[in-house]
Amino acid sequence: PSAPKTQKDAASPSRKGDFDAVRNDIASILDQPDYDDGSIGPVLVRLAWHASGTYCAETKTGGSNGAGMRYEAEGGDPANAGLEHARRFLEPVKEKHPWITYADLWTLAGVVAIKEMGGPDCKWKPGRTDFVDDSKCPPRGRLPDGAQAAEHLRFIFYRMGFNDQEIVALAGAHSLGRCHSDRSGWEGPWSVTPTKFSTQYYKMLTKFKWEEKKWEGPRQFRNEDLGEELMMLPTDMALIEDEKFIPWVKKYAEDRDAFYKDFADVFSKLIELGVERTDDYESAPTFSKAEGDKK
Ligand code: ZEM
Repeated sequence: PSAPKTQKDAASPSRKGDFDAVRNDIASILDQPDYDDGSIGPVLVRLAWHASGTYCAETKTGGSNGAGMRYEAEGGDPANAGLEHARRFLEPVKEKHPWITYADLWTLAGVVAIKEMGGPDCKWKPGRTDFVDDSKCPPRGRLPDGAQAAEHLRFIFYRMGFNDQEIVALAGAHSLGRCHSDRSGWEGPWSVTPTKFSTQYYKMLTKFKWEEKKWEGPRQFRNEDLGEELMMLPTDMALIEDEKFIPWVKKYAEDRDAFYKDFADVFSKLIELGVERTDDYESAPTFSKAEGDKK
């Protein structure tokens, strides 16, 4: 079979099914006593972010449409190491609700996880399609490299269409989850409550002094009072080393409401990147109406 010529040739978008049922089923699998800190919430947030963060505004390629991580071309990108766990946990939800596309499911899972972990309501709209093969997968290397600094963050996030404030707001997701030595090479969580959405990442950055950890692994930072567990990546440190980033770090450390609002806005913007809904879908969001249109 030949490769699809346009996005429209790919598998059709999720027709309006019972999205609330999907939300509930995602919420019901978040607690996993044997996984990490007892929740798959953080890794689901990372899945939604990596599905979207390949976007390039100039060429309008990449982004959350397509669910390209199902293919080795994108899923096998070393930057996506570990996300196969997130995808595997979502498989029973997909089996139960086969009408939802993977691209919609992965972004919705991020939104549900944020909410269930105590974060804000992030707007989410269906309508993403799944690629039918790997021909439209974005090239590898579009996601940020934690070993780098402010200039790299701007290069990566400006490409997606974000500004400095939005970069700092998005990075607040690092209150969640942890680094795994067998995935990225780095090790440890950023916060003492990695399954709770909070402003703790910004507080850790502003209230503690971070120094290079002396170890065999990749360059990361530690604080002697906080112990060997908690960590910061070089890119996290860039947010307090850069004069345009640091005012936002300080603001979000002190103003929970501002962070929750700004995070909700920017996360919704993130998961919309690269989504082109067809007129057909916009005008006919329900299954029955769509079927009716064809007659
Ligand atoms: Zn992360 N992130 N991230 N991030 N991230 C990791 C884990 C998580 C960067 C990065 O290198 C890493 C955003 C931005 C950036 C989450 C959400 C978001 C890990 C650890 C690394 C290395 C992976 C591992 O070993 O498992 C860099 C350089 C970023 C640039 C600013 C944005 C934006 C995010 C969402 C809005 C989350 C939730 C995790 C924790 C995942 C987990 O499995 O616990």
